[in-house]
Amino acid sequence: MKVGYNMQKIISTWKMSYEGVQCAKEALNQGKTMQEAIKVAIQNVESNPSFVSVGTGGLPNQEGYVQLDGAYMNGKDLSFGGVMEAQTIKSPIAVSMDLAKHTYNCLLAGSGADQYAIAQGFAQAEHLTPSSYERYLKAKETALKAYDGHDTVCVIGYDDGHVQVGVSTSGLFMKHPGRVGDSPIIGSGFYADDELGACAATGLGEDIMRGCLSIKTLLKAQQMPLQQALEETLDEHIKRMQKAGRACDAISLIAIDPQGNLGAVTNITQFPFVIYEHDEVQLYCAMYQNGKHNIIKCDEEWIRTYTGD
Ligand code: SD4
Repeated sequence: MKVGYNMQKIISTWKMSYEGVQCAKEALNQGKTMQEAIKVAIQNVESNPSFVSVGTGGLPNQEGYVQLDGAYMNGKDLSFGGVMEAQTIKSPIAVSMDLAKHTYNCLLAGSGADQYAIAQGFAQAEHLTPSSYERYLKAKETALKAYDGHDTVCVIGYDDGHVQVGVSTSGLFMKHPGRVGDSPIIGSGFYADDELGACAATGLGEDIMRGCLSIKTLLKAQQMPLQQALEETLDEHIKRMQKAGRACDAISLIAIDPQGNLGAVTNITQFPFVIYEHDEVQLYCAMYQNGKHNIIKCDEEWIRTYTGD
């Protein structure tokens, strides 16, 4: 059964979400809701240990264990839920969606998040795999740049004027225990409101939070086309950071407006993202070179040679 052909769209961060979005497409075609489709897409990444920055096999902190952040927001009723620095929750997105059902206690941190998930019967998991522990030991030995290699899976769904967003990440590699990034912080790592659209961020969380970039993008998009709003928000943030004497680290954003227009922007050389629309899943790449933004459709040659997340 085909549901909502042409009216349903998804945009998600990084090449690692490509397979998950294909699973989401199948879920939609089987009549599942957009919220379920977002969960399917994110869980595909959370449960695959070869994606080293999300869920099981995620990046360990300074003390050698994995702490996960996740969040969900629904643009229809402005419900949101999130977990920060959870250690034993198998699927942060599943628990975040459950927390979004509440009026209070929507955002839970650390052991409180883990305890909630256990009490509600959510699956538990050990996220530190032999290879993520090996990566940790190597980083300690070689004093590898501690914050390299982090990425968040962000998935925004559009369903006939209704927007919602989910995010999940292990955050920064070798972060301080308890460090929380932008991902579960409403308005910074994610935001969804049917009247504004939805936006999500990936990159160095502290620099994303300094600009509250998800909500800022959506407010700007009220005055101009979405893609222009994404580019202006990021460019202005980079300039503001420079003025404040700060180098702006990696930041990438994806968004959908209330009309279903899609957009993405980055300040790194290549930021792959995935779009599902017109019943097709396609990989694109946002680029930033010499202060100019560009988006290309990725061909097979590009996919074969790209080595990042
Ligand atoms: C964080 N924003 O914890 C996340 C990590 C990330 O691309 O998305 N990196 O700061």
